[in-house]
Amino acid sequence: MQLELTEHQRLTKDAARKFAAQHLAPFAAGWDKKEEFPAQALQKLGEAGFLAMLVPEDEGGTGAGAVAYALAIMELAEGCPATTVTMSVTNMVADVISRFGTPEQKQRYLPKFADGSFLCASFSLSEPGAGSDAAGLKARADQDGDDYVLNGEKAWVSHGEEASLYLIMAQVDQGGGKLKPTAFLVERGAKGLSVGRREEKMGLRASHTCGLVLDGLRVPKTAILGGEGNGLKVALTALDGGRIGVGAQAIGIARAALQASLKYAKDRQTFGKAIGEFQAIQWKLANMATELDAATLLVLRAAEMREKKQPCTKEAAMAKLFATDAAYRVCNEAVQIHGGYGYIGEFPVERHFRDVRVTQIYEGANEIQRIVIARAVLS
Ligand code: COS
Repeated sequence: MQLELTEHQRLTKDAARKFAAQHLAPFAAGWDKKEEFPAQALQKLGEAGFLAMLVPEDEGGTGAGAVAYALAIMELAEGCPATTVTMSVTNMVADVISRFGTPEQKQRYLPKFADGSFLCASFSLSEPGAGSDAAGLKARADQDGDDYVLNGEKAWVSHGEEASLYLIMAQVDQGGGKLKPTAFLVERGAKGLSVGRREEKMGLRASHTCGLVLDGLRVPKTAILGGEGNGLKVALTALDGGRIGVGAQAIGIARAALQASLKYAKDRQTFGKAIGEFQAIQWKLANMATELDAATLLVLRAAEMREKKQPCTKEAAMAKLFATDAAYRVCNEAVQIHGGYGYIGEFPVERHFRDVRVTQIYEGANEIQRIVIARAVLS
């Protein structure tokens, strides 16, 4: 068993760390406050190849692999997790185009993820009435000659306002009323696709989340990704990778909270000494550091399996479940260590606590991860 990073993985991690320090961390609080989408930083991320890390080089990507990708997300999320929401969803869409796309689809789209021509891509599975029940979609795609016409409403779409490309799941009637989710690639500006309400969120406020309205959205048959009726397979394959990314993101947020807590524990004086000299605080810091290391190992195990193309549905679910729950506990303790100062915007842990909360919810609520894990261990 080898726990060492390769040279390439170490270099990617270092590059991401530098990028975060220079282009993300100094601006993250301001973007959050103004709910400002970090478009320029994303443009730079794209030009540096961070949006096509899971696409092989011969398809126009950087071929960095899932481990380097997870390491990069951890570093970048320590600087600005809202930016990594867009980064991870965009990589996830590129990844499934690479896995399921026709040669024409790959040629048309994949190089644009790597050269900065695509700012970002959206993944649109959920609807106002269907999130955990991925097969229970209401949006319809009705065949009309060589085209499909999509109608319905989608929800919780990250950067739906800014995306250059959308992966949209809708039900196709395969005869006799048998509905099967199907994945469609839809380009920005398509007639019949409009952006719905932007949500007002607790955290990750620089990452805009909105609804999409599909109103007579006509797309050619060639827009289907992975074949008619295979949308659930496409979406759940994407989400296996997405869950590793969310685990990594949660770790990045919690590492920032731990760093802030370590600094505060050394600076803050009470009863004549730094609070870090009290065992009550030391035990919290020890637990936080230990949980984060355990979470990191689980995320990297799942990433390594994904990179080797081994089945990793259970391991990705475990990584997401443990990392996001641990990260929540770490951020919660960070607020506690800061006392009243943890509850106000002057110190960063207030933002980290708000940001981390959704990682237990999106890309499959942690209750869903437990279902996935339980099915695997029982089978
Ligand atoms: N990768 C690829 N395919 C998968 C898969 C995976 N990880 N998991 C399941 N599938 C396939 C199955 O093989 C099955 O295919 P067929 O219909 O061809 O047999 C299909 O998907 C349905 O699988 P299953 O019967 O297990 O689905 P269930 O309805 O029982 O539900 C859960 C499975 C609940 C686990 C699934 O719906 C899920 O993960 N839901 C959460 C979705 C989610 O993350 N939503 C958030 C949206 S993104 S913000």
